[in-house]
Amino acid sequence: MGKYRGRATTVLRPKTTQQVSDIVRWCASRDIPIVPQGGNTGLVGGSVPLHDELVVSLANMNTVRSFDPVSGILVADAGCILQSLTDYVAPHNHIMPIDLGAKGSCHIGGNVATNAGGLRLLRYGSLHGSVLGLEVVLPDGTILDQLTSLRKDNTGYDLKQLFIGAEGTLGIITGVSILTPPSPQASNNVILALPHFDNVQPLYKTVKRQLSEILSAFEFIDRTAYDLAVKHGQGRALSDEDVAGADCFVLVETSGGRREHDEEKLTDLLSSLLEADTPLINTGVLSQSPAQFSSLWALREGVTEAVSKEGKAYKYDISIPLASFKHVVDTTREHLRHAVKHVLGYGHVGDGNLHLNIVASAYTQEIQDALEPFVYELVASYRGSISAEHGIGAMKTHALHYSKNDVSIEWMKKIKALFDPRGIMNPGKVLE
Ligand code: FAD
Ligand code: S2G
Ligand code: ZN
Repeated sequence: MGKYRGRATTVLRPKTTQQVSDIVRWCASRDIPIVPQGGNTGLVGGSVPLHDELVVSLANMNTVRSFDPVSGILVADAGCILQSLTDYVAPHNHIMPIDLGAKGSCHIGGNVATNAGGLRLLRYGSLHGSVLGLEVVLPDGTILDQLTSLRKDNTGYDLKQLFIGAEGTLGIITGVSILTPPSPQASNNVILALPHFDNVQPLYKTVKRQLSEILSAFEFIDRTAYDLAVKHGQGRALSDEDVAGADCFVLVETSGGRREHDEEKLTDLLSSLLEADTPLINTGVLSQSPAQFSSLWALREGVTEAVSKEGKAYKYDISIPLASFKHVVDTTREHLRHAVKHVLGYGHVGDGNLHLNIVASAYTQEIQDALEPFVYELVASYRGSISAEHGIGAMKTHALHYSKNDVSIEWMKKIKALFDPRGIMNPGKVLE
């Protein structure tokens, strides 16, 4: 953790796809390794040079190429910042199908390269579905133009899928064609305080059934995550009465076509939850204003920042069965005993994605050795994934085998060798 610092001597910021192609062709002829860089918000060291690689930043390729307000299909340079694209499509009554706490800095090219998940995946699916086409400069400088804007195109192998989540190891994404959904007419959210984490599963079933098509997010933060978010000013604290006895919190967001209809569904849900014989929740706070809507989201989205302000973070972004979320957090806490300040869990319940964060006073080998391979073996025991959405980067190449068998890794290496025989594209990332 925190040990990746490159010694790159040069950063190039090309303005056009042709310039990217010329740079890559020049590097390929001289076996000069390249690190593609977007907004640098990645959390696994994927955009950091490991030695003296040339950094190719897409920051200067930040133009929207086209937007069709009827289909919602946006074609943009890879270096467009996610927030800028959100702002661009909003007046056309569309939203981006992806939203994450790093939206102010991350690029759409980086989002695609990392197959970022985020807060809207539950409702709008993964980028493997919403990305319609890509323009990629291959490791020999060839421009692969697959920048179609077709919803359906069943003509041969779907090559673009290889670059979604490849973390810059198969080529540099220079253009993205993506389907943006229409903006919901009304969004609302409610934070629910639960006495026991075990209630999250039955609650998720109930909420899905009762909210059905208007459910757009179902996120959880445990009590430690909540307390740290409040301590570090991320969102306004709930009342003492509302948090009394709460073991964890669930943030539910709705996005629908009519505010009255959605609010009726939400209030019916809250009443049914509170009036149940054995309530799954202690209480719920329904946002009453845009300010409160943002404040409730800040309690969830601000956990990352709160953790980094609290100390040195060891982050494990894992996919495991929802039923084992609490067991993994508690077992890790028990395993570390008092060597660290906090062990907390939060994340995307609907995606089965737990963010296990450990906060220490300092990064030490003792803590690292206590955590790995302990956490990875725990994840493997559930046949889970050691990286749900953040990718492998440089930090988890050694752990890939906990989630992918030898045959899978062998064929990944064959694909890498086919696209990048010289091994110049982001060496040392994803694959060892
Ligand atoms: P970078 O960090 O610059 O690069 C990431 C990787 O992609 C590197 O391997 C790099 O080489 C490669 N790359 C970048 N641009 C290109 C390109 N044009 N072509 C080819 N390869 C490229 N991630 C989630 O999935 N879900 C979340 O909810 C989430 N929340 C976050 C919240 C915060 C506060 C922070 C700091 C990060 C969060 N992240 C999350 C992680 C990170 O934001 C994502 O991985 C994001 O997609 C990275 O985009 P970027 O432009 O910053 O890419
Ligand atoms: C989230 C952010 C990154 C982290 O908040 O959903 O993906 O783990 C995370 O701090
Ligand atoms: Zn996340």
